[in-house]
Amino acid sequence: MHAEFMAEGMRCNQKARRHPKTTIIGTTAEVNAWGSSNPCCRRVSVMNSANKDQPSEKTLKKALITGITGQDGTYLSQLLMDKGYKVYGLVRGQNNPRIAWVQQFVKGIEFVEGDLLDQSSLIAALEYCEPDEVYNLGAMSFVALSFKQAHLTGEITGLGVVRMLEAIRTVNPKIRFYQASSSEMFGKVRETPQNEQTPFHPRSPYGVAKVYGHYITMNYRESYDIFACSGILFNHESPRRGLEFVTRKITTAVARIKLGLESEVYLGNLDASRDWGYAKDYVEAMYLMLQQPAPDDYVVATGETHTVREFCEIAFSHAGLKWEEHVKTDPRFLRPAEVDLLVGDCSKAQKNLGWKRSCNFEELVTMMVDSDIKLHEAQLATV
Ligand code: NAP
Ligand code: G4F
Repeated sequence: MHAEFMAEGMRCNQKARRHPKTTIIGTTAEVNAWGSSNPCCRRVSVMNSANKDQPSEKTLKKALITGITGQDGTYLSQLLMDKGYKVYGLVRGQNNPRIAWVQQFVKGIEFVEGDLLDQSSLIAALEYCEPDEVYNLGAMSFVALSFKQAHLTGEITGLGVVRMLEAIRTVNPKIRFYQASSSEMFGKVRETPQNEQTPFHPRSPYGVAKVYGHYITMNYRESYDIFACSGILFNHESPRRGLEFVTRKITTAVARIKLGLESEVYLGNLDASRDWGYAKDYVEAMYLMLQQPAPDDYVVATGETHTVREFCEIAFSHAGLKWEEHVKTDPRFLRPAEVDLLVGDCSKAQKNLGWKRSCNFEELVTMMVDSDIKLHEAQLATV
């Protein structure tokens, strides 16, 4: 089985409930013990395989990540733990099944309850975690769904940002803040490639909400001197990408077709062009932004663009298949307004952050195909 999908060891809850509004969910596969974290549990220093050689808890940097159960949350939490951070992950709902998914990849995260829709839960989470840094990755992030749930998208992806910034201003304005801005804000692009100065023209309720999040982050930096940065990240993918996004939809279909489970896949606009990078590289840029002497905004991208069709060509041919024989189009997957082409200019991030990518387009596509084939083979072996 691909290492990405190997379940890791389990850990026990390390911190007792301290704030009445914050339920600590545990660092472990105590998934079935949710909401029953032992309030009498003694607070112990954080010792696990990821950070056992690090300084004592007193000197550990602490980070709170919203969107911990998403693709980027898993990569960022591992990166921070490898650097010796104590990592807290905000999770919503009373029995979020994604916790178990995260624990396949990362151990040692302490989960705390909270929701970007609920101001008081964010304040409680900050009071409990006392983080040095907050990474706001939580969002309704699927563009297609944002057309169907525009109001909710605005509440979570847009107003969720100001709720977290207000919580920071209230609890501790020294907390450093990262906002997950998006190339989707460029939308109907005014210039190519897009950089930090390129005007925004969002084409979806998601893009509009991200523009709000971007400007409110800038506004809190300018108004209250909060160390707040936005990373304008272009599309980034991995074997952990959600199945609803086109890259993972394609690589999953390749695996299933290769193994004889399906024969075709239905897609929307094959001509859309995206600047696709590897998520593991992109979370490094998030971390670097918060380590700079001054807050700023950065484009993170590869500088290359490829169509959905090209993605299909490479993915299917890597598995020895002809994409034209299996890919069909279906108008159900077209959007009311499309972003035709994105390609980013990340020279500022390269120069100021020393950031660079490790993985090219073809390596990314083939990594995702290989991972999905292994995943499906492993699943078939268990039935
Ligand atoms: P993702 O896999 O879709 O994860 C989204 C996360 O947001 C999930 O953990 C989800 O939690 C959480 N969330 C949703 N609603 C929430 C709420 N009301 N309160 C708290 N958390 C909530 O996204 P991703 O690909 O990791 O992206 C991370 C961030 O970067 C997102 O903000 C996205 O918009 C932005 N971004 C992504 C890309 C990209 O290409 N991946 C590019 C630019 C910007 P549940 O498990 O509870 O649903
Ligand atoms: O994979 P997608 O759904 O990603 P999209 O819309 O570019 O958004 C992603 O990247 C943004 C950064 O620019 C993030 F902010 C956002 O959160 C998300 O992570 O679609 C990519 C392209 C689109 O042009 C879409 O129309 O693929 C096209 N496409 C064609 N057929 C399809 C399909 N997209 C999906 N999801 N499913 C299809 O069948």
